[in-house]
Amino acid sequence: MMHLHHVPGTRSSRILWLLEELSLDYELSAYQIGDGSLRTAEFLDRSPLGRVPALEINSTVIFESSAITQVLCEQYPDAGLAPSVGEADRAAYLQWLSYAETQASIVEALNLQMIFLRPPAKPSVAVLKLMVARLKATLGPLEALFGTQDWVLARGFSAADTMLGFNLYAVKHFVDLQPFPKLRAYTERCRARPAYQRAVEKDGAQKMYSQDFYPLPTEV
Ligand SMILES: N[C@@H](CCC(=O)N[C@@H](CS)C(=O)NCC(=O)O)C(=O)O
Repeated sequence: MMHLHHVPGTRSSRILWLLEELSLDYELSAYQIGDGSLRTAEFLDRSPLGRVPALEINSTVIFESSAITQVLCEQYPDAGLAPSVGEADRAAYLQWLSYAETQASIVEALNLQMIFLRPPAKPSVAVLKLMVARLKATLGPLEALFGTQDWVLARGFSAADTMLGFNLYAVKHFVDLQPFPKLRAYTERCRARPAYQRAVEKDGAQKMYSQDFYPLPTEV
């Protein structure tokens, strides 16, 4: 039995997509950030920081998307979505898995400043500029990577793509992807996957971003 605790359009979408890639049966419970549903005693028992994803596998609950990704790939090795210990591209796989989380943490900082902060609190323009520049800097190495291969690993689609591919959905709200054609083509390849499309259908409407793009404020 698997049960994914999820907020549409967030890092738990990585796991939703991976569960679909693995063709697994699972239950899905959806929450919302900011309405208290991630802070109940029952939820904090599953995920002590009140964050998603949390995945129940039988009587065990795991949180942290990269750990969940690893556990699922190890439980279903025949799907071939992660290199095993000793395989040549294992280091690259682990590296990009962590890179995806570095990038997501910058997006999270921008979400906090641009979306969740409510007056009278004001975002710092200097910090926002720095965050957008740091986010943009994460795209250069990916543009180079996808200039030579279709997926994060040269061997083909892997769970590093479910970790990273999800981010780009959020990144485009803060950085114009126009100058990154290889990256845009990569997001189209992700979008074309049937498992991605099933995940998007189950994800439901995301309620976080009300604008397609959030430009830096000129004055605050
Ligand atoms: N490193 C964690 C981060 C999890 C995380 O921060 N999730 C966000 C959604 S993207 C969340 O649940 N936020 C709820 C909150 O901060 O209240 C992971 O990869 O699972």
